[in-house]
Amino acid sequence: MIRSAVMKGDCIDAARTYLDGKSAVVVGLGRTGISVSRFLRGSGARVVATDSKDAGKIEGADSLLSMGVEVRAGGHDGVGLDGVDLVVVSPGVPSDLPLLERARENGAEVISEIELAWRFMDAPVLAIAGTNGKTTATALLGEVMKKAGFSAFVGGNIGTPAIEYVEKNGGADFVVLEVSSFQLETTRHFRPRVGALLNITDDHLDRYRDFGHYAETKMRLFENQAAGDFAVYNANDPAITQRARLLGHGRAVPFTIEGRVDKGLFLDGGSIVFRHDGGTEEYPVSGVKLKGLHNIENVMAVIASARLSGAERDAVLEALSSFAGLHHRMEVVRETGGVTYVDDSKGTNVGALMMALKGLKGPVVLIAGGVDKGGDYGVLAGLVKEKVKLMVLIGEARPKIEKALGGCCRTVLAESFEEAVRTAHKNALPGDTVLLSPACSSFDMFRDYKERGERFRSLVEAL
Ligand code: UMA
Repeated sequence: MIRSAVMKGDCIDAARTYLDGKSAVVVGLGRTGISVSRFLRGSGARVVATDSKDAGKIEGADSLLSMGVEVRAGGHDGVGLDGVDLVVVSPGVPSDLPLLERARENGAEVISEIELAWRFMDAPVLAIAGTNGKTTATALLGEVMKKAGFSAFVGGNIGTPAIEYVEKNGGADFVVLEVSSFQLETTRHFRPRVGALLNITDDHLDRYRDFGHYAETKMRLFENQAAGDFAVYNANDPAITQRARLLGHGRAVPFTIEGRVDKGLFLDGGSIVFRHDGGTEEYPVSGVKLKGLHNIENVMAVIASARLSGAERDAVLEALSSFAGLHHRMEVVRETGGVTYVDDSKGTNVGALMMALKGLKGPVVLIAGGVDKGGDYGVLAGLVKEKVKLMVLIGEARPKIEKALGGCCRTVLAESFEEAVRTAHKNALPGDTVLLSPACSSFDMFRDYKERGERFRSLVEAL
C-alpha cells in the first residue's frame, strides 16, 4: 500500500480501511511494539505480538491481552506465519532475525514502525537523521515550527513512536521525526517531504556488517524522495558526499561549515548564509543559543528544513535565540570549586565524544565506557592527548578503550560509576572540566542513557 493523500484528521479511517481484517505480527514489545500492537488491533487487525523477554518483564503486555492481542513472550519460536500479511519490526530488532527471513519467504511484508505510521499520516513529514545531533535538531525544528505558528507533532527515535500520531488521528500541520538507521532498515515507501542528514560516523557497528552498510542504511532516508521533496545534507561529511548517488530525486540542499556552496547554507564571517531560489538570507551565529560548531551544522539543517516548509525567518531567529539544548547533551550540571561538571550521557559513540572534546578548552577529566558498539576509539588519540588529563573508564568497554587510548593520558579503571565520579572529582583542579561522555551505550550498568545521566547529576550534586 502506498500512501495517497490522507485528508487532515482522517488517519484512523485511512488505517482502518487498509488494516481491518488483516493478520499482523509485531516483533519486539518495548515502547514501539506496544504502541504498534495497540494501533493495529484498534484498526481491526488480528495481532500476534512477540518478544524475546519473558511476559512478566514486558510493561504493558496485560493491556494488549485485554484488547485481544495474542502475546508470545520468551522468544519468537512459536510464532506462526501462515496467512500473515504484515510484520512490524521494532527498531531494536535486527532486520535479519530468522523470524523475519521466514516471514519474507512466506510472502508477508516486513516493515518498520515509521513505515507503517507514514502510510496513514495526514501531514508532511520533516525527518532528521544522523549519527549525532539528530535529537537536538529534531527538538529544535519542532520549536521553530511551533514558533512559526504551525502545529507540529514531534516524535520518532526522540521518544514518542510515530504511530502514536496516527493513533490519535493526526491533525497537525507537520510531523517532525527523528529517524534512526534501525528504523530505516525496513522502510519501503517512507518519503519525507524534507529529509535532513546531519553526519555519519562510526556507531552501531555491532549491528551492521561494516561502516558502509551502516552509512547506506542512513542514506535510505532519501530513497523515495521525488520532485517537491528536499534532501538536506552535510556537504562537509565525506561519508555522505561519497554516497551522493543515494541522495534520491528530491531537490539537494547542501550545508557546510567549511567553504561555500552555490545553493544551500554556509558560514560567512559571523553569519550562517542560506542561498535559495527566493534569495539570500543571513542568520547571525551570535543569535544562536546552542554552542559549538557541530551545533551550527544542526542549526543549518534546521533552518533549511523550516524555511523550505514555509516557516518565516523571524520565527526561525526567535527559536534559535531561545533553544538551550537537551538534557544529557553537553549539559552543565554544576560548577563548584572552579570545576565544571558536564553531562553528555547521550554521547554513546566515538563521534559524539569527539564533538564533546572539540567543544571544550581543556583540561578535561573524562569519564567514558559502558557497552562497546564496535567503533574505533583510536581516532580520538590526538584530541585525548591534547585535552584530557585523566581518563576514568567504566563498564565492559574498559579494556578496549584502555588499549586504544591508555597511552595518550593517565588512565584509571573504576569498579563502579560512583567510584568513577569520586575519582574524577578528586583529580579535578580549578579550571578543569569533568566530562561524562561515555562513547558507549549504558546497558551494562543502567536502564538507558537518561538513568546514567541522572545518576551522574545526583552524584555530582552530592559532592
Ligand atoms: N527484542 C526482541 N527480539 C530481538 C531484539 C529485541 O523481542 O531480537 C525486544 C526486546 O526484548 C525489547 C524490545 O524488543 O523488549 C525493545 O525494542 P526497541 O529496542 O526497539 O525499544 P523501544 O522501546 O521500542 O524504543 C525504540 C528505540 N530504541 C532503539 O532504537 C534501540 C528508541 O530509541 C526510540 O525512542 C523508541 O523506539 C521510539 O521510537 C532509543 C535509541 O537508543 C533512544 N535509539 C538508537 C540511537 O539513538 O542511537 C537508535
